[in-house]
Amino acid sequence: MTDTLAALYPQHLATLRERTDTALARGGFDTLVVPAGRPITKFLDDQDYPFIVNPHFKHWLPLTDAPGSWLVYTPGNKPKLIFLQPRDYWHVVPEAPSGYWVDHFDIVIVRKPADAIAELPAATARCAIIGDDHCSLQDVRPNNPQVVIDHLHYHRAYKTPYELELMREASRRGTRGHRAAEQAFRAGESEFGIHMAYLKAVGQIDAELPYASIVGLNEHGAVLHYTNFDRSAPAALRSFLIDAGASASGYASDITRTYASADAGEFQALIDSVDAAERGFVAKVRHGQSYPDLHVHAHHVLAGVLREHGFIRMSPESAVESGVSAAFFPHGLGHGIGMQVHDVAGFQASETGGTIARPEGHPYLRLTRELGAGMVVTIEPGIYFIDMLLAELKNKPVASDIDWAKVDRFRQYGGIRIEDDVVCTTGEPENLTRDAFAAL
Ligand SMILES: [Mn+2]
Repeated sequence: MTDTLAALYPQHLATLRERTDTALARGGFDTLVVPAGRPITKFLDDQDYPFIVNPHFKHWLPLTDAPGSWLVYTPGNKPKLIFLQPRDYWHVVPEAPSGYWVDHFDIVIVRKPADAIAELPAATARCAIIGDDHCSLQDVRPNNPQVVIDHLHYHRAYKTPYELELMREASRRGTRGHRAAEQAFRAGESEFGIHMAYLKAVGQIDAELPYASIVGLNEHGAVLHYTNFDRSAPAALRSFLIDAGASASGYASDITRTYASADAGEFQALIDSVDAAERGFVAKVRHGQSYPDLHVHAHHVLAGVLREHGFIRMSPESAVESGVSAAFFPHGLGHGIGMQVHDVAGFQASETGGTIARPEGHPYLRLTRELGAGMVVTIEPGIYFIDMLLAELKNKPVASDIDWAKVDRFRQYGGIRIEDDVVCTTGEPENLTRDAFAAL
């Protein structure tokens, strides 16, 4: 894998330089300055929160644990890395940079955070400095020019072959964890036990994961962002929903699977239908496809699944129109993914900004752009039995067209979500998740 990354990295860097050249020219700036970030200390404490690197920094180089370091790029010049390697016997000191990317940078090592100032451009007004407020170092204060950020964020949706290679690795790590988690569920483990099995198989601690894992048994599958971990297993294990990802050099995978216990055949049948529907949506991840249209299409297909399984008696069209499908599928079909699990610029109209509104009646959709080759998106349809939403539905006129006895029986399973990470290409989509599961 390292050889592949080494071969792909120069083109990745060339792409970033080209994008940055244009972004800086648009904003009238000479230089891009990106602090990696500084650790944030907890209130009235001497302990820091886990360090999360500035995504604009890790876009350029695979360093996710370099607090106090800086990237400086002036068009036409080699990019410069100011690398903080403190003299410190309290902590593990970051190793000097090494690997396939170092030859592409002028690297300066500094020993104290403030020493970076001598290496940063003096004319800060000519710099686009992208970072959060507490990265400020004397006169070098992030100005985050919108015109520069808009350009970079819009194009960040289109991954380079180097980035795709890292996302394949993030998917491989994640699916290893998912396989272990399924085995732990089958063995009767608690949510906490399953989570431990997941972390061990992935080889990452919680703070290294791209997002907080959702590990829900039985009814807990109905809580969309369930992040408790019950320490004891329920008396009866009926169903298991796991939404968990992994990281590779700062790139994320985001994977959801739902399982039924061996004696929950009716729930397994519904899982199989959602799974088939999900594969159909993945097949539509094509260059030129409108993502919001795909989301609305998913509502119609899932309403068809609800009808097929006898939960509803109305047509899929009227189920979508009357809001019935939204009661069972109350979130968006998916989102862009990359260095952040929910990637930036999901609504951005063009490289110069603007917003593409969500379709009416779909307030939780996170991506309204048209898909294009190089984009990576999640496809994550679901069907849930959520008490709050079902109670609202029961008060509507359409309630008479719903088989409540069947709906009530399925509350014990919580819900279903199946989520894959998919690369849009000029031809067939690449399913990072299914490919990784298949290779296990
Ligand atoms: Mn997701």
